[in-house]
Amino acid sequence: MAKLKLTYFDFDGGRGEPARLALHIGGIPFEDVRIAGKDWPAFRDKTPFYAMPTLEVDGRGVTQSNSINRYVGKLAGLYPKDDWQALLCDEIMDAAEDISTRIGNTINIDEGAKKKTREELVAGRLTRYLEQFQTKLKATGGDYFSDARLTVADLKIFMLIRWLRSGVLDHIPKDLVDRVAPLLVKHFERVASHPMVAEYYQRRKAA
Ligand SMILES: N[C@@H](CCC(=O)N[C@@H](CS)C(=O)NCC(=O)O)C(=O)O
Repeated sequence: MAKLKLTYFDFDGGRGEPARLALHIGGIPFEDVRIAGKDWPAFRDKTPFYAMPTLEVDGRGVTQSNSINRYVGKLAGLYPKDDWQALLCDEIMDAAEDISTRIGNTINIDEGAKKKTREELVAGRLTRYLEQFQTKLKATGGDYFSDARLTVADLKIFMLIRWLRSGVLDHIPKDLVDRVAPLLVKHFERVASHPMVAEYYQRRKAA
């Protein structure tokens, strides 16, 4: 098996976390490199696009979270083999990426602009995305986003919903998901209680 090195920030979330989780669930050994915020400026120039996550496969480096998710998803048995189901899985991951990027763009801006942009997101696009995720989840049976089983799309949405409900995003009510897309909360709980996911976070807490 190829030697894998996954590099991302030193916290249990964000764009790098679905791949960490997928590799863990699949029992795929990998080097889990975590970059502390203070070390990022020095490390930044070593990354191809000044961003993480990055993945090395036998020393060959690649970038882009969803590309990495697909690759590790295939290794871990968490990516559909059927083309249509794979398309559904990709759609969800890319839509989650779209809305996460819009929210992420509000992190390092001044307070006035942050409030205005986030309130606009809540009144418009963010709510729309959540409703659409819920509609798509219903359309695939209500439990998982594709292939009637856990895939990397579920892990990507799991991280997004955890972020939105965590309360760390000022001006985005932490009960927004519960109010506009309650099935996504049920989905979140389903993924959180997956034995390998629950075990992973127990272990991370103890570390
Ligand atoms: N399209 C890229 C975006 C990567 C990205 O923006 N990563 C963020 C962390 S989640 C980053 O490295 N930010 C640090 C910076 O921009 O200085 C992907 O999906 O991997």
